[in-house]
Amino acid sequence: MPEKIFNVIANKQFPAASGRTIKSLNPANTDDLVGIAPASGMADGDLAVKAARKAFETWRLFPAPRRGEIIFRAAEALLKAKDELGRLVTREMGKILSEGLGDVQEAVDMAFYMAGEGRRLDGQTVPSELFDKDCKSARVPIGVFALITPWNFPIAIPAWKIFPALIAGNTVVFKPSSFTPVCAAKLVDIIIAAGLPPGVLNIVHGAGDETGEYLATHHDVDGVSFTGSTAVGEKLARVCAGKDISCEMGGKNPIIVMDDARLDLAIEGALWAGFGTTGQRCTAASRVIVHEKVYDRFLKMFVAAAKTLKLGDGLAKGTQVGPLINETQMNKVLSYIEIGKKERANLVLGGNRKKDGAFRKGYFIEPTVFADVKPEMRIAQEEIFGPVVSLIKAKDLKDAIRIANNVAYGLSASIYTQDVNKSAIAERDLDAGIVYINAPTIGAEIQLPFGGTKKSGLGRREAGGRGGAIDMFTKWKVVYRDYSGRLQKAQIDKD
Ligand code: UN1
Repeated sequence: MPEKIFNVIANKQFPAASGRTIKSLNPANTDDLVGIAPASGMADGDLAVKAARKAFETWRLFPAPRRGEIIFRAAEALLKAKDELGRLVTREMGKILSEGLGDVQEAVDMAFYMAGEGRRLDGQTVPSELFDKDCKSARVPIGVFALITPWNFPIAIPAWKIFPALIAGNTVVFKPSSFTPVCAAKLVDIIIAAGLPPGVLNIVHGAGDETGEYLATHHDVDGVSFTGSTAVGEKLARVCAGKDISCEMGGKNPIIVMDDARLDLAIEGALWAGFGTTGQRCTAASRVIVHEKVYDRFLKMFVAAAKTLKLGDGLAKGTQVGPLINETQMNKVLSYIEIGKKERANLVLGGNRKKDGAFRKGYFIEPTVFADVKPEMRIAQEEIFGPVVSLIKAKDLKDAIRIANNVAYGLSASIYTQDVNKSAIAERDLDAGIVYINAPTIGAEIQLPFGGTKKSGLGRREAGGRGGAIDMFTKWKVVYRDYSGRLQKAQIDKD
């Protein structure tokens, strides 16, 4: 049975004012209608922003440790619902069940972490240069936030934004991807049920270019946190000028494999980061840059291993690679495979849509490997967001790092080497927000800032505490208190 879901504004359910709806389909089998969600318009957005504005006046004064207690209860409830939610993630988004469960776990981790932040929202106290005067800086909430999230981590990424936004005292209008509305609705229900007052967390469903953009540019929204494509993020940053905006965007993440690397480990890592989540992660490794001395061996072993990956419905036992999220994404990936062939990269595995038998009603593409890819080819430069890995040959470490850095993105990067000196050079010189040594490009943990350089990130970092999400969702207020009873002039009263 499809789930009928609603907008939730001030803890009450509403259909879209227009009555319009969006269907959410299972990407492994489009006969399976997962849910029907509102296709919201301006009136729905206005109502939600109004509720969030009203709630901000009291939520910002609510003691942060007590906000933390509510978030702690949400964490426990999420953990309890992990199995059911994990299955829903797989059914609605397509990733395999173990990853669906991981998606929920990442939200649980974030909730527990942020619950604790309620007792740590610290600033500084420093001495004044004058007598009988004190100075401090304090974190204060920014106000009403529009949170706009993608479909590839339908529970985790919303949690990365919602929990830190709330702990810091902001109120939220959340616009999830229109491809995973049911996951988002369940997440919000659980968080609200943990004890949030009305209007603190509101959810408005709808399409990104319509509902999302309307909310982000709304005159009464103070901050925007967006995760999605670079094209949309850059556009939002332009149209939201003057607001507090942060965007997590695309990636073209490399794994470097040196001649001294443990090839078995590097292959396992490249398979996981290249084909895990069907390549639909902004941290996916879509380039593997291999030292020329081990290139032929790596290629042979990698292709042999990739050939064994089991494609299928993520809920079926043994599946290792699920479907693409929808037809548009599938066609985009297929068109990149054509581009790769035209560029004369060497297609050594896959390259096709699978639509026979059990694959008939889903969006499946075989794990695909291109060899002999030149660094300047489009398949080595542009984000594909699918199960397509390009192998590139490098002469030495310097050449590999140059190739790794020579793209428009800089989210995550990895190197496999047993040489501590080489790992130190890579750590220093890879231009990426996240660097992995002897581990693949995916698998960031929530207690550290997440985000990238260049076209991968804009504004502040997601996740983590100070230096990450707490910075994203607070601003500084500096307070000087003079208890001398006279006018004192900073910089001037010296004697
Ligand atoms: C994303 O790819 O959109 O590091 C987020 C990772 C996950 C988060 C990925 N923890 O791969």
